[in-house]
Amino acid sequence: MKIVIIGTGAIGCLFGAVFKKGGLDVALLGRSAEEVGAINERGVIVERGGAEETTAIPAFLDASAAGRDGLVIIAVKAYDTASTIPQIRRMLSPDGAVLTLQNGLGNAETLAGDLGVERLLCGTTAHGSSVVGPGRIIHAGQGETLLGEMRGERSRRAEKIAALFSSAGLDARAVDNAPGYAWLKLIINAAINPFTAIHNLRNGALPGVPNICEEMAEVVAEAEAVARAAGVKIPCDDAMAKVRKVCAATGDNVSSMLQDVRAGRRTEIDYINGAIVRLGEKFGIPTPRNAALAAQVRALRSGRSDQAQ
Ligand code: KPL
Repeated sequence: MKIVIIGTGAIGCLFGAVFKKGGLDVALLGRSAEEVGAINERGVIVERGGAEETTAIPAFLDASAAGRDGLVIIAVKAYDTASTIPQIRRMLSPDGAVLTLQNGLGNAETLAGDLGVERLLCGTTAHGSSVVGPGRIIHAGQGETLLGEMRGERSRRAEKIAALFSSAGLDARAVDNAPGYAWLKLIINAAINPFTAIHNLRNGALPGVPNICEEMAEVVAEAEAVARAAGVKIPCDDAMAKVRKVCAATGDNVSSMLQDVRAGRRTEIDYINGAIVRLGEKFGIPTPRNAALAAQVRALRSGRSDQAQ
């Protein structure tokens, strides 16, 4: 199966490198000429545990040049999701599938609204990865990748894709209730990312900050109440324990939101805590902690570049 990954950021480069090294037919589609040029010139560079590994992967700026693909993986920021639709249309083979591996709420819905729900798979990944330059990343945390149909069932198609990913060395599994897992990832991002951005700390340093675990638990409880009201079944009995585990497993990682703040880029706050607040308003569920964090992150000065402790 031919795979194209839209997005040459932390997750796009990581998955591209793992797949290519594992023998899969994969290409990257980017929107920055600098990134695509660097990848075509000298490959994707992954730094891990002090060592560097370079993998040659074809990269394209133009979707028409990438050819027809059986699987298109979306690894762009949530606010760029809609802009990938014309590109997907140019690349997807008639029976092809689209897998979103993005953070935030509403990505699968945006894609399915145009491409059809039957095309859509939702996935989550717990890998911690940071961009350090064009086509150059640091892989700072291992984790599972879960995927399934947007409609909720664990299909043969999802199992085939998970098996393909596993054959390339990625820890991947097909699941029932993929939208529930996407919500669990949303809760994890809501409880970790804004705090890393506000305190300028790596994930692993968060639990050591006084009172922060109580605040994180409030974020989690509000989000769970909103999910219940929306009829979403979260596949986890203790989401706060999961948040602590992810902090530990990705301890050295600079979260995607802190990376964005440091680089002066727009953050995904409106698709994470902001989305929980909007949905809470719809269902009459109070979400004061999520609202306060969203306001604080929006107010952060851009261009922060100092090192996280
Ligand atoms: O998904 C992440 C992110 O940074 O967006 C976590 C899991 C928090 C890893 O940093």
